[in-house]
Amino acid sequence: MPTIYTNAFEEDVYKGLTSYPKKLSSKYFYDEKGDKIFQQIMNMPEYYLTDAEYSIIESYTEKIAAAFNDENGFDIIELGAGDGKKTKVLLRYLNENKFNFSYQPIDISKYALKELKESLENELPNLKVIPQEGMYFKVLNRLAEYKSRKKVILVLGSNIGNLVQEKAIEFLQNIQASMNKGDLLFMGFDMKKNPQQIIDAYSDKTGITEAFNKNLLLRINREMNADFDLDKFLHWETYDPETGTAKSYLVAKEDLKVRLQKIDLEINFKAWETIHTEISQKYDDLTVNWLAEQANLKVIDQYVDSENLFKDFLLTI
Ligand code: AVJ
Repeated sequence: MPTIYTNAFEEDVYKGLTSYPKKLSSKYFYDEKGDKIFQQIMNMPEYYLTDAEYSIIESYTEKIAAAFNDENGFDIIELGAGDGKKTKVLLRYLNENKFNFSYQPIDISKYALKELKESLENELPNLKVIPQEGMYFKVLNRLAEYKSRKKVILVLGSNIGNLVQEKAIEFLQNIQASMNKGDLLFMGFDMKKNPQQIIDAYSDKTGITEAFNKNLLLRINREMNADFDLDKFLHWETYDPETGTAKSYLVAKEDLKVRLQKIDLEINFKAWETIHTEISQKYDDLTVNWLAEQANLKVIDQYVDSENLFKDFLLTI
């Protein structure tokens, strides 16, 4: 019997749970509750990424600002702005030093955008903020037409890490296509490191990452009238130090039957069957340069934290 989906989430869940092996996309983690749990993740001591990138931006603010600057001013377009904690360091500096610029945060989460806008109105009242809600690709297409002054596209926090290689190249190609001569891309990449440190960051003992992963099942329960029993699944993380790919799974602890009434679906799990939910790719210099090349982008500079955990690359067309 064909199912009528009312949105992309339903269609993706249907397809993902009827495939073998089962999978769900991490892009659906970020509902209101998911955003909150991700905030908690960024505050965990094990999740080194946020602190490392924060320290990069803090240490090199002046240098980064000088690279962004242009005599006619510039527009900072941030993809996946989130709570803007790291970006604010830079925005505050640019604002205090009277740089001529605007800030255009883009996020798929309208909750995150609303909170960001409100906090910026309080903290940097005279900053020009133009928030845009939506999928990156659509917004980028719109930006391709925008040629009046220098664009600086920011993608912080290793957001590219959620994409498999082919999709990462597509993502970079899309960004490249929206850039004109002189425009810049400033992008964060989480680097290869001691595998144990990566495993710890994605499977903390306090269970915050587990709750983040399982929130996807809660969201399906709520939005599709389903009956996933969260206690019947365990959160499992793997990291392959050769490929640099960290992968998250939800693993069924016993035979299960789950009903998703809204999309008229009944799913069976065998004991120890998996749902793959997320990848978090780790990089090295060679791979970043290769990816850039695939998208006709050139690395012109890079900034790293004192422990060599994370890098922000500056790229141009
Ligand atoms: C938001 C994609 C950067 O993969 O590190 C954190 C999401 N998942 N803990 C990442 C995440 C589990 C995060 N990114």
